[in-house]
Amino acid sequence: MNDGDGTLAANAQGRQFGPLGTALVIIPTYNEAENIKSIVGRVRKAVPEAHVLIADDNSPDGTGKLADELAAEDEHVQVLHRKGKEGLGAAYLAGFRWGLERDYGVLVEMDADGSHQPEELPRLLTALKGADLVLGSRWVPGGRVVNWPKSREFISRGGSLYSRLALDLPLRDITGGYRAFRRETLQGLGLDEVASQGYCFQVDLARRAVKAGFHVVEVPITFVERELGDSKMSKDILVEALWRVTVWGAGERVGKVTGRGGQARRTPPGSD
Ligand SMILES: Nc1nc2c(ncn2[C@@H]2O[C@H](COP(=O)(O)OP(=O)(O)O)[C@@H](O)[C@H]2O)c(=O)[nH]1
Ligand SMILES: [Mg+2]
Repeated sequence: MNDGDGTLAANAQGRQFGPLGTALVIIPTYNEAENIKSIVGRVRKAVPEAHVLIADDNSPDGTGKLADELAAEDEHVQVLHRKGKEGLGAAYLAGFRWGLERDYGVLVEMDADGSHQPEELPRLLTALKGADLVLGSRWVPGGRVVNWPKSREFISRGGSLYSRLALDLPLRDITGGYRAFRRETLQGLGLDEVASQGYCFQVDLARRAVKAGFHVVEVPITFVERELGDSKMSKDILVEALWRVTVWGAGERVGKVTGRGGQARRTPPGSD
């Protein structure tokens, strides 16, 4: 599996990156019966060579059955049935494990509700040729949100700004969930220790990638608020994010003062 040209790409720092390999687009679902067919169809059209893995938490609305129907008619579509609702982070971790056990070179996170437009995925994958991790970003120039009330934008921008400052991360959109990882990046993040959920899960992965010295690039996206179905994000998930980010940030500051942690950057593969 390779990205076609098989050549090495170099980024602005002169680091060389290997070919990408086949992409697996992981779509976690909980009650997305109204959205699943459309999103899978759009991914298949936008990036025909990619594979899709639907990670369904036994949705009461029958999303899992619809997913099975899609998989039955298309060998690029597979379904990971999970026993019950365990949260977005757990679904992604199971999906990552599934993909890493197979021969995928790239693992993509994408919501089922159309907020992350599959038509923008080729741009993320092009950027990944010269990066370890690409974040679809609402808060870099060219990025935007459609159909969000000002209050939601304020919370989201605030969450990213707080994470950026507390964790000292050079990133603008730290809570977003439209991302493309090289397999080696995921393998270097210590996924077995990740326990966070929701927005916090995304902050956790971004922070681990930066601290490990991976090259993280933000690509502007247009995030479109869902038209069908309901958001599963809750106040509890926001509170968890605020709490954990604060604890991580405090831990890093203590680590810097005592000379332990915080500064530890390892050299990523191929960066010499
Ligand atoms: N498998 C699984 N997917 C989930 C869970 N919670 C949310 N999702 C999915 O994660 C994606 C983002 O959730 P959403 O409710 O749209 O969050 P929002 O965009 O922040 O409002 C959607 O595809 C959801 O169906 C969960 O507990 N399990
Ligand atoms: Mg959504």
